[in-house]
Amino acid sequence: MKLRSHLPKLSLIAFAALLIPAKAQASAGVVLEPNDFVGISFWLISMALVASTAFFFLETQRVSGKWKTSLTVSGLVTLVAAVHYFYMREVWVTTHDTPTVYRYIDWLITVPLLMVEFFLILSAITKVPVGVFWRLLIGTLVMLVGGYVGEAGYVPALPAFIVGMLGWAYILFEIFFGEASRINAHQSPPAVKTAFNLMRLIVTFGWAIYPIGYFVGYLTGMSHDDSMKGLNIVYNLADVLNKIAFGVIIWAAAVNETDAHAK
Ligand SMILES: *C/C=C(C)/C=C/C=C(C)/C=C/C1=C(C)CCCC1(C)C
Repeated sequence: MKLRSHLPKLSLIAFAALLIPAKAQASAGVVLEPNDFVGISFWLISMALVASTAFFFLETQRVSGKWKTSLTVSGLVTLVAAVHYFYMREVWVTTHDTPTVYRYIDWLITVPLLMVEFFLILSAITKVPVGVFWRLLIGTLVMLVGGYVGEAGYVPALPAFIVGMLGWAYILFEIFFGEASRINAHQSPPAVKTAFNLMRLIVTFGWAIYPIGYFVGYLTGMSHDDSMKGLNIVYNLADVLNKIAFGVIIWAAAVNETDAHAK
């Protein structure tokens, strides 16, 4: 397709746009302190996200047609996250407060995209009923809306947490025991099976970090300042696993499958 051949150019334009908030910050005189490790982790990960975005977009050129969408979506996840990291790091460096709203806006876009990847990698090899897509999406929204109304204080923290946990449990059920998992077990070639299995481990263990963070931050009575430092570093590291490594796993399956059919 035409659009695909323009992707590298489009990604360059996107990066140019990314640099604007970074420049605004420098001119406002806000400087990253060498002992601000939370701030440093925001910087490191925003750069890793930018580099991953370039990588995923450029690698769409290398894989066969039906895998291009999966890689494009991986690149969109890291692109959207990179932009949010620029803003979150500015909030942190200037106020040392936790950028909850930006995190949730980021999650609201990136988590459904990550979920859709399960649907996309199966769709690259077989026909998948669209119900799989909708169930994964609905589980995601219940989880995130539950978490947000709790963190923002619209609903008491505990009931909101329980609703969020139910959304996550529903997602886990679909990918371990539901239709998606059955399609994977019966129809996927080895490279896709490996990717699917690793991806659902990430959704189990990598994703568990966020509700644990919520629990420690809101349900243990720990002081706000203490819990927020730890919480932000933990969330930042979690994003490396859940966004970048997740994309790399899909990339590996795409390259393997492309090479297998080229022979
Ligand atoms: C890239 C960002 C990702 C993968 C974010 C994932 C976020 C979650 C899995 C959040 C889960 C939560 C619950 C399971 C219960 C309610 C509180 C949340 C929203 C933190």
